[in-house]
Amino acid sequence: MNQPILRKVIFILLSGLMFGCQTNTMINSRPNILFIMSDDHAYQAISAYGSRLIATPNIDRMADEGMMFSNACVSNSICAPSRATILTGKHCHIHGKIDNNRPFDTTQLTFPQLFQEAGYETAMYGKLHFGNNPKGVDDFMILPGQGNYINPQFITPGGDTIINGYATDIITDLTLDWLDRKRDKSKPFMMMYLHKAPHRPWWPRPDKFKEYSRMSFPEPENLFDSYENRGTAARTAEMNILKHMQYGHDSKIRPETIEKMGGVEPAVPLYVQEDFWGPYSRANEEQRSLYDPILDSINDYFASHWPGMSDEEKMRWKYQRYMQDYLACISSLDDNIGRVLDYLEKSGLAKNTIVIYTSDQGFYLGEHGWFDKRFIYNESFKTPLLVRWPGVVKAGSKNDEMVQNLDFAQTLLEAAGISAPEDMQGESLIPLLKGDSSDWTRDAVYYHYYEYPSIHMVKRHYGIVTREFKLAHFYYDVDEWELYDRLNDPMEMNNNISDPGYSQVVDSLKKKLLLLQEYYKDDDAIHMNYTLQDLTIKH
Ligand code: SGN
Ligand code: CA
Repeated sequence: MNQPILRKVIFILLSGLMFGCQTNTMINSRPNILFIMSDDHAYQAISAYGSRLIATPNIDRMADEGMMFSNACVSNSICAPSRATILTGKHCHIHGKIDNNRPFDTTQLTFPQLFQEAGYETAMYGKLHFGNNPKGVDDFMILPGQGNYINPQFITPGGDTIINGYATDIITDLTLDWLDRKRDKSKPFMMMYLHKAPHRPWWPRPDKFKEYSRMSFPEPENLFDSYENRGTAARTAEMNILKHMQYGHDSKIRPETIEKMGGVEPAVPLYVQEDFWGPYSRANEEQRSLYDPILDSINDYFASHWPGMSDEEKMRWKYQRYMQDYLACISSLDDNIGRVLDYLEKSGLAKNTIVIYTSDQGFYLGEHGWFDKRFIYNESFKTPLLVRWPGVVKAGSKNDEMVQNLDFAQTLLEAAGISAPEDMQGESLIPLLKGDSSDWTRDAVYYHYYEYPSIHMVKRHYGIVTREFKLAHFYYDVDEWELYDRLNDPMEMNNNISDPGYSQVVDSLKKKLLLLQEYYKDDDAIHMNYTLQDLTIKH
């Protein structure tokens, strides 16, 4: 081909490409949404939030390039209820999913349905926790219930399938494949990319297991909390690392090791049905050969040291094992989020895609001596929230307003120009994201936890949280109020409810709490009808 003809061909090809791009941009002028949520990711394990434990460079990119909320919280710190609140934009007493056990009422309107109706291409990949046929998504690949880390099973529109590998990597591969190949590119998308990690029992990928099992981590100041100056609920909860974390299930001591040692306390309680063997037995021979040398060294150390350990040393050892595995799971999570952010950049999607990172709730990483969540206390009440939206959200911005998972549905709908139903109970965060807090009037949030008696035995409670104070009422088999001074006692070590110096604060917060209950229509009916039989052991 001679030079002028070649130039002409290149010109025609390039203009075709440019025209194609323009049409695509025009069609996609509504923003895409990538909603990333993990399961039990404590803000204390994100470096952007000042973690002392781990660097999360990829999640931090979202803080550098978007907005970080430092006071985001949930309305009920447990998985399925939080997810139902996110999907419906309603408190648990309204959508009815107050615990992990009861079924989700599928007549509830969820925000993906509204996106789908408005012409968005929608998908949900990863952990939902309830149901097997989520509404409003054009495609889904979800884990049944809690799902598994090793060679996980997925529920898909075409039936169930098992995929070999590690859940965090697989959920990401599937998400990337959907973004790159499966979706209808003529439409904007709303993708829910939902990790199982770092949910208990913490099984890292073998290479991360090896790396992190050699590391040691700083302890929180209140690891040895004696629960003095607190209520009955804190003393009776079953989530203390020394007393309730399991050697087999959590610390990865093999049943044979424990048997050879003639048994170790605490023994496996009834509700821990899988023990060590459940997750490990999913690994194939090749995977086991990678896990085994690390397990051997943990087990050898345990067998020779545990008999001589004091309770204090046992607590310390269990805390380290916990952090090694939990943080190894976070490391995979962060790497995989990095892969997705890279893909968005490379594909050119980043500039018109809102990326949200959050968790279904926070988690205790040894604070108060605990693991798990459920309580209105900070580590489980708060949740990470980062939003990147190029051209709208200022890079590196921070917001400390009291925002809640209740707000996500309305925020995303407004971002996409879809009107939210009147009966959603949150507030759109769009003004905050645009850097304008002037009309934001919320100064208190409402919280209500129900799942008791059940695993971890955290008593039922509801409460109000302002920037300065937290007032909670524990009920059902106790009748106790607690008040925390958030500014002077950020670690929540002193219940000030009986301190006369706080009596005016208590009076005014109790009044405000009643107003919030009225505003959100929590008339007690749901917990009055909530019986023991509703609670089975399996989650
Ligand atoms: C499982 C865990 C619990 C956890 C619940 C709820 N035990 O039962 O520690 O509190 O899930 O978690 S385990 O046997 O799986 O390790 S939630 O995130 O789904 O609410
Ligand atoms: Ca969870």
